[in-house]
Amino acid sequence: MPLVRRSSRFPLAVCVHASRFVGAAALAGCLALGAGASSTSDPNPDAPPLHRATDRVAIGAALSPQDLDDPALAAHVAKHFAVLTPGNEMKPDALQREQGVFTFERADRLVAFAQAHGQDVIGHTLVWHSQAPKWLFEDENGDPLPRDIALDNMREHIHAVAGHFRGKVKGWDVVNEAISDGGPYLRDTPALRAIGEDYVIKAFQFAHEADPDAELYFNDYNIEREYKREKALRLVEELRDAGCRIDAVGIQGHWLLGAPGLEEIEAGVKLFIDAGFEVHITEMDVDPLPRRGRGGADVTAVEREGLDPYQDGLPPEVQQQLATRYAELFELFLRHPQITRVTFWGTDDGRSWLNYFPVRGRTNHPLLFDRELQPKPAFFEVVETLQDAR
Ligand code: 9MR
Repeated sequence: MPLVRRSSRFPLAVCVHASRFVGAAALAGCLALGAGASSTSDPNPDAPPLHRATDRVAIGAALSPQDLDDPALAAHVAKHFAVLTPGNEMKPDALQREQGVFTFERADRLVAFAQAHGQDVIGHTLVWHSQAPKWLFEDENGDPLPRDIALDNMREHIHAVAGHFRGKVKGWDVVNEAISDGGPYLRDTPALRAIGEDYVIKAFQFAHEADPDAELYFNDYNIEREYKREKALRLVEELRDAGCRIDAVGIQGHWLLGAPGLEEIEAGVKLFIDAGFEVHITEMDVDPLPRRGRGGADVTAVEREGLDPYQDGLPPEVQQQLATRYAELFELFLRHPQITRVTFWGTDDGRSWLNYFPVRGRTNHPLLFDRELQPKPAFFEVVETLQDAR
């Protein structure tokens, strides 16, 4: 196992802002951060601003706008991240739970924060089988709607949402998680059943109509893995062949401490790059907790035994393993200039979805900042890896 390098140098004064992805927004962010930092004290003054450690990739995080009520968290987000993704607030059930009734307030709040701090926003997500109201693609009996009605519903949703955020969102995860894990190609979803396989192409077309300047992404998990990547490549190539705008393939990057192997991840990344696609790592975290037994809400105390071993914090050796894993993953990313964004799925360990998945109520430690917003060894490893690649 490679040694974790000792992190020694972190130039605080340098404001790197030349990222092609972030462009002028990052420069504005550097300026806006100064203003923000003066009103709220920096919760982690020993940590250099993460996103400024590199001009190679845009560094982002997912968050909920209500988290910004906490001034320390708001200062943390303004300091470290150049790109923000709302974790839940732009999903179909958050924006149009009831047909024709749009609820943009929470998402608007995140956009306003990002604008005030010179950050880009990624829209997540226009079409997904989860966190979406049933009326979009199903009738009252749960049967698929006729294709033309389902297409109208999807068009109206995408036009309204991408139209509302036109000029405010850098790019959209147009369709999320469309690839089947077990089946031959696409996941069996309400959209697929009502519209057919071309629902993905239609969604990209509608998104482009609504916001011609927005970047458009296809986003999914495990599509770097051997069992799934050829199906994902087929989909993005079909989109491109159909003349759709597609700016990047979003690999979510929900990884474990021990798996998948770096070789498998890199082979997956290269498959998309070699086919001419840019790649974003869109939901990164590294789960150090054991994954065995059944997950979900009904898990019993017995089943949970041994599954929540780090309630008092990560032991030093696991902390080091996490740091090494993060360093190796970022070294991998930096070998490929076509990887232009890395977004963490959460701002700190306390706000990670992995405290609830696959077992509810565990104490997880998958990100670069701990529950007190303090940088972990993994943070310093990532900063040093980014700086070394400048
Ligand atoms: O982070 C999101 C969490 O708060 C929600 O409870 C969950 C519900 O499905 O969705 C999480 O985000 C998911 C993302 O939208 C798509 N990829 C997987 C993410 C983690 O579940």
